[in-house]
Amino acid sequence: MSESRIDAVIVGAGFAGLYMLHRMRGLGLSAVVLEQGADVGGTWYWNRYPGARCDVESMQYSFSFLPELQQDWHWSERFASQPEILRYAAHVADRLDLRRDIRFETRVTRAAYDEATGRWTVETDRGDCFTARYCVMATGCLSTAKLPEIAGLESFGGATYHTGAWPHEGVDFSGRRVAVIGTGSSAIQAIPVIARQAAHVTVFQRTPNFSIPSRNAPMDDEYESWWKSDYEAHRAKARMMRTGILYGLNDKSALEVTPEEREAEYEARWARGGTAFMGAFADLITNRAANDTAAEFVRNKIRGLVKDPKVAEILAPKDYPIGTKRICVDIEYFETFNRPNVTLVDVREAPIEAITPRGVRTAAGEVEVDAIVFATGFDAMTGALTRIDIRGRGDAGLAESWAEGPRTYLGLMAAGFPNLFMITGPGSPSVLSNMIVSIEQHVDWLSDCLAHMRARGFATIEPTPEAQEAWVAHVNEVADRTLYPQAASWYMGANVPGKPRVFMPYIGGVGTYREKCAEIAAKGYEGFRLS
Ligand code: FAD
Ligand code: N01
Repeated sequence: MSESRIDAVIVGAGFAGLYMLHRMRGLGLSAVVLEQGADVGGTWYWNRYPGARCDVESMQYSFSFLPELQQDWHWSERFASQPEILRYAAHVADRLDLRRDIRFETRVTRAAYDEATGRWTVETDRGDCFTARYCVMATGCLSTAKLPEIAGLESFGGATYHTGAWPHEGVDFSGRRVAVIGTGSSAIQAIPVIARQAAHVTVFQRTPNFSIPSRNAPMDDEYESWWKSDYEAHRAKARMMRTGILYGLNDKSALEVTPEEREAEYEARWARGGTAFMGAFADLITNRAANDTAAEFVRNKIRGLVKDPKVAEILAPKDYPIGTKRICVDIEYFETFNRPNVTLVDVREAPIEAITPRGVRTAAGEVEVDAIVFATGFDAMTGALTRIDIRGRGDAGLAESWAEGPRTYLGLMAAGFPNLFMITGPGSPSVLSNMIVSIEQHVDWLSDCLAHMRARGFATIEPTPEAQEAWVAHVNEVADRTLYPQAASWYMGANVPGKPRVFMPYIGGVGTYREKCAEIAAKGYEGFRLS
């Protein structure tokens, strides 16, 4: 086993790992990034399924830390496609000469803290071993693809794909009968594109989703110029928004306006497209009656778009508030069910019993297919972390200490794991935000923290158990003030059998969270023990 001593190990070469490496170098620290994929990009390296694209506008889903980069880079569409975002990640890596410190095709299997030396030993599946003072988990919230637990999975005679681990060479579905299992964001993007190519597509839906048309279009020159004319000021505003995205939030209640005004607001946002739909009124995620007005508006749109009324009703979500499972953004998703080569199977009516050598068998019979696409999501937020054998003080395991749900202070660190940092960890706004904004905030906070420690001669930092418990309680309390816990979503761990039902991200808002983190740092890292 080869051993290297460095200042910091960073796990993951997505946007978080790339920016962290850049900042480590800026601090004069030696750092290595370990990445299981063969290149940079993280999410955008793995999720190459047809139709994959961003639902935060490209002018905002990009790094802000390099003023020249944000001026030079031209996004070709309002919402960038996966290949374009991947090119962007590669460009950042090249421009900052990051690759020389990244080890690709290297999966971290174990990270253990040695209390005597105050160092982390990080082991990989290649047999390498790194010892470092700091260990940064930039492992991603949606990086552990989850296959469904359906009997007979391995017996299928055709090809299978997971959206989150798509073949690099692409897949030609021409002339093939395809099953798509799942109707989350990935499926909603992929189904219309696959349906245009395949002989037949059968969609297996367990829970219908609310989806808003994206109205994607080529980049508007004027809009791009507006952003670039004062990028820094626009970014500064976005950083203080609830979601880290600059868009119009209405501060009125949906219940204080007339039905006509309400309808007009929803219509305008539906016409403009994208997730800003949920900003139509201030109380959509806190008041069920307000939420119902938005949900019914979208259900009526679905009824208008889908010709067969029975299919429309199956596609129209009715048993959870809109926005409490991640709102989807689509290009002609509902219209796709008007095609003669697309069939919808309601898995609630006819549960999937097994995958067979020829296809998918439900309670209503067998559907024969040539290929199955699993758009079944991820072991989100905790999956990438708990799959690494992380050992802190006293050899305590992180996965074991999170058996009842993740426990962190600020989503940045966990008590008992000194100098182990998480970028967009559970307990931070993470997946409820423009994630590049949240990544930059965490990396900046951590870089300042490391500089502070060096200036004052501290070797370790670790949250106190009391501060962590108070933060966990706060995260839950804020979530309970919203409608979010009412949905069986992956935010709650509900998509993974046996995973504890805990609302994992912090929903207090990106701006509020940023202020809290800054205040804690200003008070000498309150709630942390420095030694
Ligand atoms: P990732 O990009 O997930 O990178 C983590 C990296 O860590 C991966 O490359 C992984 O291989 C590596 N890794 C994990 N474990 C190990 C290990 N043990 N050893 C070695 N390497 C490891 N967010 C938005 O804000 N807006 C969007 O529109 C949006 N769209 C999305 C679309 C899809 C299809 C998905 C899946 C996610 C989307 N997200 C979106 C969330 C997206 O994950 C983030 O925006 C962002 O890309 C996360 O960057 P990251 O570096 O934190 O994590
Ligand atoms: O995964 P999901 P995803 N039998 O978990 C179903 C981001 N993202 O990859 O809801 C039958 O949302 C499951 O059903 P149910 C975004 O944050 C963004 O689509 O659990 N069905 C569900 O329908 C997103 O939220 C974009 O009842 C089964 C689906 O599979 C996150 O990534 C694009 C099943 C999984 O949906 C994850 O999205 C893509 C089973 N056994 C992703 N198991 C943008 O547009 C699971 N399902 C920006």
